[in-house]
Amino acid sequence: MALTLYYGSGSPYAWRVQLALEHKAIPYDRKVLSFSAGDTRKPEFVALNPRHRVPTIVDGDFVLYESNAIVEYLDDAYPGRGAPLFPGDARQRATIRRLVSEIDNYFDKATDPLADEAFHTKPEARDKDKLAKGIEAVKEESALFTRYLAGDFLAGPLSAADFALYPMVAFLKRCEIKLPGFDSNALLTPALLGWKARIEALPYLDKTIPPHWRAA
Ligand SMILES: N[C@@H](CCC(=O)N[C@@H](CS)C(=O)NCC(=O)O)C(=O)O
Repeated sequence: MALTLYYGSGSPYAWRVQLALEHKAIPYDRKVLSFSAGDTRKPEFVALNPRHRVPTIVDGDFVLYESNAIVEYLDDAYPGRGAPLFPGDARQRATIRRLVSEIDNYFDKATDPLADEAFHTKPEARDKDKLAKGIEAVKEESALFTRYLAGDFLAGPLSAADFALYPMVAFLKRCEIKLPGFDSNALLTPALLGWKARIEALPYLDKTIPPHWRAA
């Protein structure tokens, strides 16, 4: 039986897991939960994940949530499938884990003010200073991640680190639909824009685009 991915459109954490599944060519069924309909709070889903969050996977009789745990599980449980998500020796794999941790703890936080201003604040209530600080914070992160680039990807070969960062970078572009005059590319360095283009050229990337982004 194929693995089931409980997914929410636009969730960067669910998106990284879908990218990992595609990269490893693991067959899966995607169950899309609606945040606005409260699907994550419904008893049948809370029974799987008491923290009521996507991503959550069901693989046979095994249920797992927390995106990074899932991505590591996929590499461990399906070692023969596709390319590894944590390639290389112990040091390289540790570097990938460090990058993922930095993405979750610093890059993600840097995008918070932009997300607040774009999606959780009415246009007339927007705070220019908050937005400017958010933009500066993302630029600083972009510069740091540019220094981390090791050739084409963050850790050399394509890895879990790239799949953790890409949805957050893609989200910046998404902010453009809400923030007039906002140019997301201006927050990224040319090298990081090149990295983004390489991720977007992956043959499976298109099918992972959040469904509601396509509709807009
Ligand atoms: N640390 C979690 C974060 C997951 C998360 O926050 N998911 C959000 C969507 S981005 C969610 O499912 N929220 C629904 C809810 O809280 O009910 C992970 O890495 O999987």
